[in-house]
Amino acid sequence: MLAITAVTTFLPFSSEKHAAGRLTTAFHALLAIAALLAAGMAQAEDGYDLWLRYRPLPDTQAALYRSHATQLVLPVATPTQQATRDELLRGLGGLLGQAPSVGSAVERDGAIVVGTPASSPVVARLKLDARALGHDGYLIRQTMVDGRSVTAIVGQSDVAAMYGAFHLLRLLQTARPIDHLDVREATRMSLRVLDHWDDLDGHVERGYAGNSIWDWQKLPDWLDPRYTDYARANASIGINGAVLNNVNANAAILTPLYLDKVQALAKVFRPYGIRVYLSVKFSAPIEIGGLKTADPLEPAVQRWWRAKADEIYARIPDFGGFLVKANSEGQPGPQDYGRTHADGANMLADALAPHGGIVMWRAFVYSQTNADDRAKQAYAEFKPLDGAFRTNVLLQVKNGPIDFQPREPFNPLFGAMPKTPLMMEFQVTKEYLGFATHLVYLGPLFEEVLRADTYGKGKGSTVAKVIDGELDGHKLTGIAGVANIGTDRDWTGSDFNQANWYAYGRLAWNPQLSSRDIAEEWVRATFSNDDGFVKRVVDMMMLSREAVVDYMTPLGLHHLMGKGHHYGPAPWDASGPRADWTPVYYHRADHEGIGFDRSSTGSNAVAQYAPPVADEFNDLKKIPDAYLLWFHHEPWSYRMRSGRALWDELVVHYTQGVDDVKQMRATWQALDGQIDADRYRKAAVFLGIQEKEAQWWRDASIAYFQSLNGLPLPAGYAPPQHTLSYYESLSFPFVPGHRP
Ligand code: BDP
Repeated sequence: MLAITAVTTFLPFSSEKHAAGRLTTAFHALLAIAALLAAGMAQAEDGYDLWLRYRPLPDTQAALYRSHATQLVLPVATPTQQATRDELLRGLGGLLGQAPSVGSAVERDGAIVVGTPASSPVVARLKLDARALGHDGYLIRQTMVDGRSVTAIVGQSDVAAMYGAFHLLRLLQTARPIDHLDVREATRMSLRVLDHWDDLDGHVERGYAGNSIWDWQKLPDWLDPRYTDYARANASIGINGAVLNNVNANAAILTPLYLDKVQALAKVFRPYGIRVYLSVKFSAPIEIGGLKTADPLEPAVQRWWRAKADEIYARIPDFGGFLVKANSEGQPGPQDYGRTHADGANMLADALAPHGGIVMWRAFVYSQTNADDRAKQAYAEFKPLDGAFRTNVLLQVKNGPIDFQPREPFNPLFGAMPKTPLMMEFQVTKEYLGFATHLVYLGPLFEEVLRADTYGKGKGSTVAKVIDGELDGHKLTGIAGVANIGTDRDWTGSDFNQANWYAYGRLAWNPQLSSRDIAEEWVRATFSNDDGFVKRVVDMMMLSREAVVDYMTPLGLHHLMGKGHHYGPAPWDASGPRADWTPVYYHRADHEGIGFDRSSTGSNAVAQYAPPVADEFNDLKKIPDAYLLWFHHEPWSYRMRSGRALWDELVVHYTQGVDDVKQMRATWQALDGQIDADRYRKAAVFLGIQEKEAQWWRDASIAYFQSLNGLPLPAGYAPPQHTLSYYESLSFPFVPGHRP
């Protein structure tokens, strides 16, 4: 209908004779059909456009906005300014059905004025002070220029102005009022980074959306348009860095052959404010430098890294720096030479410092030769090094003390190293949460961690305040998300996984945001502004995180996934090569009870937290149910707050998880017809897979634990669909994201 209206409006009015009139009518009809087809094709949704779809808004809404988007007044001298103009034209053109004209002077009411005081004389005259908002911050305000009303988007840098432009587009996409805007946005987080675990052969470690989007073979010549769209998507949510390669790094990335390719990508990303970083292998001086050692205190090694840094910066002047996984899971590191993590990090930091680069040194370490609780090892290793790092080093700490589980308590390093900038590491790819097909919105997980109170400096010392520098006065601050992006047409393996990329970016910009608000924004931009639709989908997303916790690892259980690939349940697995990779290490269940005793009577991991937190986790009367089996080993008959025995409570949670997925599925089914058929159908089918796998998780877990405790299921709860030996017999040698 819309398409026909559009076509007839564009057709010239015909007052020819009858025959000609008939011809014209036929011509009209043909054109209308063509337009319908074209519109149909344009409307086909395959997820590629992410949350930047810019589909036409309903006429009434568009009409309201058009009067505030009559003209674009902005400088177009730099690539960032040009990209800002292009995005606004694309966005406004798509949403409003007409793109504004572009000029350098305000000619009519309703102009959008964008720029910095230095780049735009119009902005300079406005005297709107954005300096307090920092390099990336911006303001958006309705004001007057020469007697004309304008919307001004002002920042101190081109990139800030671009962020402001994306903000305005977001308001339009989410159907927000824009007639009395007074927005002031700033971020305390200086590094908002995506970590790609991409290998040079195109494989993505823990990637469930196809191969690496970096086509190393065709780089540096062929610049896939996807690179630009990737940069646009990131800029739209404020992500300003990309680590291109896997933390399990290949030293070849530092050779001239690959640096040429990295340079080409950096050039594509630069206009969008995105810096590139590389994961480096600590033994690179040996592997590609011909040295006999990588000892960080060895002058030849130091010289090699300095020269390497110089070489990189000669190609990429705004190169961000290095990410390092050292002495972790078999990776080389300074400890190979009897040196500390600080020795290693500082050596690299010194090489980068002259160029303004930084080191993100990972705290994800644990050792198979260390008999102590794996959850304690990173703290034990790094806490004593607080204050020993150069000022351009950040310690990148995973959100929890084990490894990206559906739920973990916050990592005890947060709040415990005040002299060191700690960088959050979240996992956006769902390695332990059902891979691509499970609908799990991670916003609530991120929010739960960011809001956790470390008590590092007394009450209110939230993880968010630790990482954004507020608590300890750090200027260098950062957050990293392990990307879920691949070559799949929808980028992330499912449309709903895009929400996790989005939520990560929005929280990286402002860790205080609410995950529900973010979900709402995303649903509006991605699917529909229909309030009923939005509410139901947001409710479903908000339920999804607790659902996965329940059907996989309720009440503080963790790491019970199939070994190596982490697909599906395998709580029975006790096989090699190392104990702390086996589920039995983590649940410690036997005939009598279940749970990992990390209380003061057990491994005493609780002591790594500040006293009020330690006390809460240690005390059975205070510990939230959600963390019970993370910190305590209790008998199956242990009486829960609900009045149920622990065993019964576990079964209730497992079952609840499956029921939640059923409910999510029913919610989605009721929305059939409200969005395009393709995206609807894919999510519907994936929810079916999720339901099957949730059932599998529940049943396999119950069958196994029941084989230990011999207890009956609570009344009314269905027994597992198969025998334990059936579940144990399942094998998955070719799971994606994993190299067997
Ligand atoms: C684990 C992954 C593994 C990563 C490792 C890491 O299973 O693939 O290499 O973390 O973060 O979650 O280094």
